[in-house]
Amino acid sequence: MSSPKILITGANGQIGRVLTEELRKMYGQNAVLATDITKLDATNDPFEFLDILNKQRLKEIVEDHHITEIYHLAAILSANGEWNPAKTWNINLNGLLAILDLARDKELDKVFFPSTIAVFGTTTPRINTAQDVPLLPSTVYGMSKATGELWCNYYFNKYGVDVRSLRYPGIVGWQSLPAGGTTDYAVEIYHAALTEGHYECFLDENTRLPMMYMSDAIKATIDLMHADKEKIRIRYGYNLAAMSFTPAEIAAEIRRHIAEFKISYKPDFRQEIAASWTESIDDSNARNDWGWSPQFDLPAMTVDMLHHLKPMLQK
Ligand code: AKB
Repeated sequence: MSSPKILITGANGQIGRVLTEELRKMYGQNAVLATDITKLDATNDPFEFLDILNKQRLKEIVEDHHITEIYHLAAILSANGEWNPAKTWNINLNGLLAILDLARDKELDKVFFPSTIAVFGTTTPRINTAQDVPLLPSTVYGMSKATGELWCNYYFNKYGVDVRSLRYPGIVGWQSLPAGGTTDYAVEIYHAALTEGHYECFLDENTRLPMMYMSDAIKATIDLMHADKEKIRIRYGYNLAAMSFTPAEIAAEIRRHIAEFKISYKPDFRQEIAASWTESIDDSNARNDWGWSPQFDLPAMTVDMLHHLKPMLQK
């Protein structure tokens, strides 16, 4: 099979930046086209400006660059989404439909759609949450992702689009900053520990959420996209897990390296969002179907985060 020509939407986002770099390492710089609504810098080349709602431009880019696979990461996250529900629905859902239509019409080889633990809601069992559970999401972001999962399943069954999807937990990494999510605190806390020695957390100290280190999230994404088609039994978002922790637990782990680090708590509207999600995830389908297994737990992640961030933040 010839090498893929990949398009990434939302390439400047928290996951997009790291995934673009990893895929370029695998396939070569020019095999991966980064797209977003703003440009980072020249290191992001090849790059095209793309508003995901501009279907004509999307089609031109796919044709001009002979794209064979799309990683569709462009989206508005859970916290920011609540400030503008209509815009969030439009970008998250109509953006996905534009990608799925194009994948069908141009017979693209594969599409990746990131789903999320935000598809779960207060009626979902909270501990070791199984794959097929009641979904009654509380945010417009969660609604758009839960509906997006159904569209992915539909396009696979109806048109044979090879769409693959993961329900990402909160992602923690040193390479990029998240924007507008509810799990963002778990990245901010490391930056604050190294620069301020103190972090004011917008979630309550005992709010336990599923989380994952960036390198595991990238590995899961690439492993899923590389898995044999017959192994992918679930087309609407595989449950995916690595670790679960509370703000108090991550703070205690950081304190093992920075003894004077202090945390205080001032929960805001994001607390209600976090409380509507589940605490831990049963990802046995991903493990059994395509061999998923995470490498980082909270202690290992903390060592690696501090190792990378320290020289970046304490110059
Ligand atoms: C968010 O907090 O909105 C995201 C997510 C869990 O999908 N990180």
